[in-house]
Amino acid sequence: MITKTKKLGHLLIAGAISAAIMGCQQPERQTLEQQANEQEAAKPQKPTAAEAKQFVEDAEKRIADISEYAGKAAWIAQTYINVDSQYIESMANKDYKLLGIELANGAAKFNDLELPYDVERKLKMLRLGLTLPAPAGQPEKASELAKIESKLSAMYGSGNTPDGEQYDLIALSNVLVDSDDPEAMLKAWTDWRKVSPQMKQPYQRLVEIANEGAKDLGFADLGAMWRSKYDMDPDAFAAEMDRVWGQVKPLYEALHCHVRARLNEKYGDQIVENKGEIPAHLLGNMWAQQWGNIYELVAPEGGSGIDVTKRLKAKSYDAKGMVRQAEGFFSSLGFKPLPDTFWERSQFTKPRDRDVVCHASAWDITPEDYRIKMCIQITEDEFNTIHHELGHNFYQRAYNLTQPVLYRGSANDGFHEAIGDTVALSITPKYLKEIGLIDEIPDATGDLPFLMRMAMDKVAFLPFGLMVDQWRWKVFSGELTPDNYNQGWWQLRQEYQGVKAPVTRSENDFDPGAKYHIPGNTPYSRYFLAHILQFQFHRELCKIAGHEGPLHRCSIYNNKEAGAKLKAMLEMGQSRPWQEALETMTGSKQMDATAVIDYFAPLKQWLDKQNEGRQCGW
Ligand code: X8Z
Ligand code: ZN
Repeated sequence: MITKTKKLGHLLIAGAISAAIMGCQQPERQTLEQQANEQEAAKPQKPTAAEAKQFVEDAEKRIADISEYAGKAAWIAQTYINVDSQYIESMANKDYKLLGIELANGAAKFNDLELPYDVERKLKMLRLGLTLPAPAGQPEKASELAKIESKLSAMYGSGNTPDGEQYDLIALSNVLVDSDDPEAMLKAWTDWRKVSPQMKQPYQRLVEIANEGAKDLGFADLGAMWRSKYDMDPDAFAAEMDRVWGQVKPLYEALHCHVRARLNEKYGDQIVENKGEIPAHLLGNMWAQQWGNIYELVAPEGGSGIDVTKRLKAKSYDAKGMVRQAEGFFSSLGFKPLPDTFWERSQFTKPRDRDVVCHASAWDITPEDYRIKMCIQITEDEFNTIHHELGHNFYQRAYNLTQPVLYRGSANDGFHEAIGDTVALSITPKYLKEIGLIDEIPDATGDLPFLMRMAMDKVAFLPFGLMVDQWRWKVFSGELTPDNYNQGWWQLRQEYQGVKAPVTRSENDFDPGAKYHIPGNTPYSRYFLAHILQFQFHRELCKIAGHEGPLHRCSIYNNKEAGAKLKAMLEMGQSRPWQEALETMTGSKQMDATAVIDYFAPLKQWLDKQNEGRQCGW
């Protein structure tokens, strides 16, 4: 419809001009009234509210039409990495991008109109729709950008280097989990970072084009566009993240202090000193983002923890069995089971004979077609990730079946990331007993070990969740340039996380590219938000479930009332600002990290005691 309006405008102007050139009318013989009429007709028509409504309806149809095609192309590209699948994906992505750009620019034409709430909000969704926009009217740049995206994703997924080496992220990660030999860990850590230097140049070009696209849409740069997706002023959003970080920082610092002390005891001053940043290869995770895998090293003495990995293996769970178990949790809350096609089309395990992107994701190809793509290993981490991914699928289905196309999204992207994790917070010892994974619930002495294990993942993650986009925002704004990409990355790692590179790095390295979401171009602030929101949701759902006692012992398993409350929020999709979605769920419009503080209160007390006399900080 907008194309038609635009064309109509051009036609009117062209008509008036050609009449004047041809001289078929003598201006001096026109009456004033005639002149005024002609001038009015020559003006481009101001768009109307009715046209805006029609525009939105057409946009929804066109998006729905192209989504299945683009979704399937992307699925193939990630589950069969080869030149052909990359080609097909980039073509589909280019078409999608061109449509997105056309619609975003078209939507901007209705900017100054007084419009009904839903039309206005949907126009906003269109303006903000793309993650990586290309500049308007330059299809060759949209095509170039789409090709770079596919290439980066394939580089990461395959682990191939330009010299014909191939590195296996899962195998290298397992070294960090299983080994306590600093040499071996260092090798695994540096090996994985041999895959990413080749990404630097294409990444730089991607930033250039997408920045141009964002500016074209009226944003200062791509970072400003990303920060505009939160129903509030973009600067206020950045400030809000900082405020919430301030609430949890003391807890992180206490954890950091204790973990560093234990690492120092184990490895000695040569490897990790009892001051300053922790070398990033010792924390049991390729990016030092979650530390649960070195839990044994920091475990409080006296209490008994539960080794879920061991229990899953002892009970002979396989990948599908773990997914079934997680689906069962959602069913217990009153959600309908997933369709048969979910079981037929998902990728649960790593194929032996081809390259795939193993990084876990959840897909809604159509409102009937849901899938996850994982390379599941039988571990506690993966059991949690399965809940995380199913949270996406159940959210997608809730809004896909109730909302129009442009409202099919989460209240904000942090909500999407929080749902499965919220459910996984209910994997308590009591729950594990209910599903037969353990035989006895540990007594209260088990609380500290449980909380410590949780904190090693959830609290340790917070500064990482914040710094990834701090880096990208600086890259997009030009504050960081290609000659200090890597240095800028490590500066933020040091500042926020208090971790450092275990060996000297240079600008020939591109360590940000070793983290999926950089070549994958997935914004990362969402995970920081999710790590706060999930505790807020958990606290509220536990209240509804009538839970009494400490928050970390609450499980909402089988509680239909809590399930109904959750479902009501999921079904809102992105039809209302996230603050309202949060209010429906929690009664408050504000993000609030006191839920994190409440949850970990007993652990914080214990950590403070352990840290007495230690020199904390870095
Ligand atoms: O990427 C993910 C999910 C898919 S949305 C597996 N997460 C972040 C990461 O792995 O870096 C979940 C936690 C943070
Ligand atoms: Zn996710």
